[in-house]
Amino acid sequence: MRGASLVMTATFLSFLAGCNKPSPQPVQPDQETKVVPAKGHGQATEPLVGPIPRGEPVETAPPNVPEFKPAFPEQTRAPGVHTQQKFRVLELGGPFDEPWAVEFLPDGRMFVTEKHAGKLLVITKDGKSSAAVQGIPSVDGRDQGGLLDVTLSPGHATDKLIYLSYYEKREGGNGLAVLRARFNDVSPPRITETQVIFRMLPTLDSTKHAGGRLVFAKDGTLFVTLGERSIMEGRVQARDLGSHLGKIVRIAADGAVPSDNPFVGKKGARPEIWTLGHRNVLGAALDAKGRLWAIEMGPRGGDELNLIERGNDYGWPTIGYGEEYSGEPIHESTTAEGLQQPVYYWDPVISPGALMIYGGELFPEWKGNFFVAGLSSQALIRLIVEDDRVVGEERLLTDRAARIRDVIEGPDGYIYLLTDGGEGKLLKLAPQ
Ligand SMILES: [Ca+2]
Repeated sequence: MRGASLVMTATFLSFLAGCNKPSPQPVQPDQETKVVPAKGHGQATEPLVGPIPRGEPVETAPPNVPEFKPAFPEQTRAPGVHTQQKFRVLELGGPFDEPWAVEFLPDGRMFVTEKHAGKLLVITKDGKSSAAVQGIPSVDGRDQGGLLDVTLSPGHATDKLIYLSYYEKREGGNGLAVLRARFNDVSPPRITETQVIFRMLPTLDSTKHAGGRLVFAKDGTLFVTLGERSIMEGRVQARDLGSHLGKIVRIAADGAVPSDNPFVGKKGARPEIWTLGHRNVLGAALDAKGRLWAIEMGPRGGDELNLIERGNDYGWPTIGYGEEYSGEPIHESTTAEGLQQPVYYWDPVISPGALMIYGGELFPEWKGNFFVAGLSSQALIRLIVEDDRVVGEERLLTDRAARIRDVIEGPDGYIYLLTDGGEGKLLKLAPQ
């Protein structure tokens, strides 16, 4: 699961997705579910025998920043692995207009957000019809902005609350906001009692890097991942405790500040901050121990996987493994005292859009594996993690040549994906 109750980008590639599309067409009720055989590089079409072979890294392109070396073996380019799990890919729904997140309702229907249009759709179990939820606030839907994540309250069965993250239009620019609202499951569905429970500050005028992933911890608090807005004015605030930019924050379900947050009472610090020094965190998930992991969009050559622990500084922009897309250097060094090393990094980048840690039973070989939605890499990336180190990497679905925007584990143990863009699809992975 992405979180206790539920779970982003090559900067320049996002330009490609920057234009608004015409209104999306609803999924046609008569659309047949297509079964697409799983094939292509890195995917088993026949069961393999014996131990999982671990071989050369799946990445074969040269690094963008060859002078930067990993801090420990297998911090990058872990041995390539080849799953023995046969699976098929079902196309459940779509097309969606720039979908960003999918989440399950308790009865098996799904929410899907459409980023630029700022729409929240309810999708039936078979993915074949949709209804737009009324009452969604206006969003700043340019570029990387718009309506992003949706998640359910841990007590949703009784309180019917949902949480949305979005780029909020403000005087002087915009910023990420988190909305709590009651979901009214009527026709047409709508939200009421809306309340903004968190605003990323300060407001800047940028259409990028605002994070947006929402993950409820097992203690009922809510993690909100943020970003540093891409522009230099924001980047320099990523390690500044007086700013939310470049942080992961932790708030109570009503937006209050938990008294055990690490910087509560520290002069000049924003008390919602949980960790600092992030560039743009679009994906986060809890592991089986309830620990938070996050994937971070790096610059050219610097995407990261981090284990997120209370009060830590993850170093952006002081340290890292990448460089500017212009080729200019950003970091003098990859390491510094007191700054956390990524558990894993990618050079060249994969552009991670979402993270899911598989906890289900349907794919026994994959239990505990990390799945990363790859945008520019056009792959679902599977990581084998042992003792908090990546010991194997595989790229799945590469034959589809689709940017993967979101990945979640359904309550039924199947894996659900959204592909990116103006004709995004909802996919379901099933064991074969
Ligand atoms: Ca870092």
